[in-house]
Amino acid sequence: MSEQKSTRREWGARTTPSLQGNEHWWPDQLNLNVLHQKHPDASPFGADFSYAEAFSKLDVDELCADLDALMTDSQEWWPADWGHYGPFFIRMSWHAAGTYRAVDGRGGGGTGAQRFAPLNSWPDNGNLDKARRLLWPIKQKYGEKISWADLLVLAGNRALETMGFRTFGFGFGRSDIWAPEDDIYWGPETEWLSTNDERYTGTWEDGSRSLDNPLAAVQMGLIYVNPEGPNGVPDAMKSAQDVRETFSRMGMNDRETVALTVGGHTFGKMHGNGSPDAVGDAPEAAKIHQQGIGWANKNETGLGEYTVTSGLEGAWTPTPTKWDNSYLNTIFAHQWEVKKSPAGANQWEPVEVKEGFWVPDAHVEGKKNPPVMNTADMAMITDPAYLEIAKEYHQNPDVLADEFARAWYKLLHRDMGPQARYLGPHVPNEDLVWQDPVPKHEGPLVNDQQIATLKQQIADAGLTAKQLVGTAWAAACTYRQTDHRGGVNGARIRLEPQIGWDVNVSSGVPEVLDRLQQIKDASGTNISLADMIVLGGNMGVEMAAKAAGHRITVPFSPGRTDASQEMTEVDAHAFLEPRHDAFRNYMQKQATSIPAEHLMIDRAFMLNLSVPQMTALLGGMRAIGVNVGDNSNDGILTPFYLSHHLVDAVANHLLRAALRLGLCRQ
Ligand code: HEB
Repeated sequence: MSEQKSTRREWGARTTPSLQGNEHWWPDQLNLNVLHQKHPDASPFGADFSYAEAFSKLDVDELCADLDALMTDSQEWWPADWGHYGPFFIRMSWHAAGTYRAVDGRGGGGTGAQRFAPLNSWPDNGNLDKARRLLWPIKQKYGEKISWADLLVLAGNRALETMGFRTFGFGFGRSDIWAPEDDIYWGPETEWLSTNDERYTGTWEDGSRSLDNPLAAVQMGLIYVNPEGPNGVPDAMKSAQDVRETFSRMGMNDRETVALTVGGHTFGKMHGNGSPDAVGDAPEAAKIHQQGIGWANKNETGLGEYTVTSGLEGAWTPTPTKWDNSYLNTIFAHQWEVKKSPAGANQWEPVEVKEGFWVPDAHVEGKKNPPVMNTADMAMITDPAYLEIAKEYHQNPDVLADEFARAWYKLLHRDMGPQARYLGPHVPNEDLVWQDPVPKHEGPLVNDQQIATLKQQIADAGLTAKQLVGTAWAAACTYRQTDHRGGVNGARIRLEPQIGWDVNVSSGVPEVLDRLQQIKDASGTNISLADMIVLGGNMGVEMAAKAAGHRITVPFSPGRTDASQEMTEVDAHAFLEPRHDAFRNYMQKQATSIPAEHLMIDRAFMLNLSVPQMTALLGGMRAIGVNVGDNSNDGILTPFYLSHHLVDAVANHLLRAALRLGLCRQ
């Protein structure tokens, strides 16, 4: 290590972040790099690569057949438990998707981020480096036609199918990132699995224990909860609280939570047959000759029966590679007590194993083991609300199968945004409300003649540039590239909860929407309100430019539609509320302790803006006077409102961005 450091010093290059980096000297500096993370040069396929196009050449059936065959093609270097990799791949897919958090849309399986730090080396992702490596021959065969991101979640879906479970379907379309994401805040700790509760305020005792936003896991390096119980203490009631809080952070309710846990742990086993101290560094810290594979295990062969991952040891059911009701049969058939696994972890085992519930060993012929549960499993029959649901699923396996299929589908697709982004032949027809559905566009699109007339009518209505641009911005700026939610399409700005948001009310959005709606209704065209909002925004920019002596036409393309209130999950949309928006000089007092200028970068990131785009939009919006509130001039530092350059920049960026974001198409 010291040798390496001195080499770097001799060469004068800084190839790893060090104590001497800018971030050390100026920890509060604005990190604009987050806006340029996806540099086209980082992709091996180049800037013009379209995943959708490459994918269209994929033989999906052949890929699925290859994956199905891989499930039972056990490799000597990582032998499959019971000769089936299915459960292992389910865990990989669930951990890829399960980092999603509804509050900021970050995480999730949509980018293949599990290949990179920190996720590739999180303790909770232990040994999933092998699961990904098992997929390598398939990735090699299909190359750019299948992304890692799609492959990492598809593998779990195929795994379920090969073990007798009928999934709800599958949408492809996740394009890969090629470098770790720098914009995600995963928590305040500086140590893996720290049990000091740094991310919590309040106490268990008075019920005030609360997990900091935007976090969705209880400890650094976990996907959700500690399987042994909160901070390792096997208390199932407290575990239930943690499970409920963390699952709700990804938008899952009690039924979905029980369905996922019961359904997931119908398969596979936990691994902890050996000392955790004999397990080496995670992939990111491992030596270069290990080629990206970490957690070298010195317990005996370090493989198969000696695998150490979570440290808990054993399977939940006697039939771990088959879809059935055996998880609930097993958990309800026994009385459970806390024991120690061979690795020293707390886990639950039957006081007495009932006839028919012994589990055949995953590797050793003829050996039988007791079934086991972790503390979060025990939460499923300890928390009264979870227990009710678990009982219902136990009595009605068909209900479990349907709800697990739907919850699993939601888990894998939650961060993909509108269904229009899904690719491939296995997308189900049903619209699901968490997808923020919009109606299909019916009939002909408005033509140029009609657009010209509509523009004239908007002009005659006396709406100002500030009103028009402000409203278009208000509708567009809810977009977040993290999970592709929000934006103009659907015109949800006229529905609950958006219509009542402080930022919209105090900038007069409802009145402008009313006027646009009247013009639309009177026009006799079939333009949507969503299109009217964008058309109005275009006109606002054109009007402001004209007032400053420039004639421009902002391009417009129609095709958006208007969603209904029934198509809108009010709770889920609450997460999109702009509680701060530097572009309109707006911040709610209690918004957050993060400084305003950092929040500005975050909003620009969410809108997928480059640094120049952010700068142009900020200047343009200020110049048009779109600050929220009583005609405040804050931030307007020059009497020359729209310079020539600014006009071009605004015209180019503002509405282009709004158009693209609003349409939510790739
Ligand atoms: Fe799970 C496994 C925990 C949820 C699916 N898990 C597992 C384990 C643990 C856990 C500890 C072991 C690992 C090793 O290897 O060692 N989970 C858990 C928890 C939770 C969960 C705590 C929360 C409640 N899962 C879940 C879900 C799912 C799952 C949701 C899906 C859906 N897992 C799973 C599987 C497995 C596991 C499949 C197996 C794997 C193998 O076999 O490899």
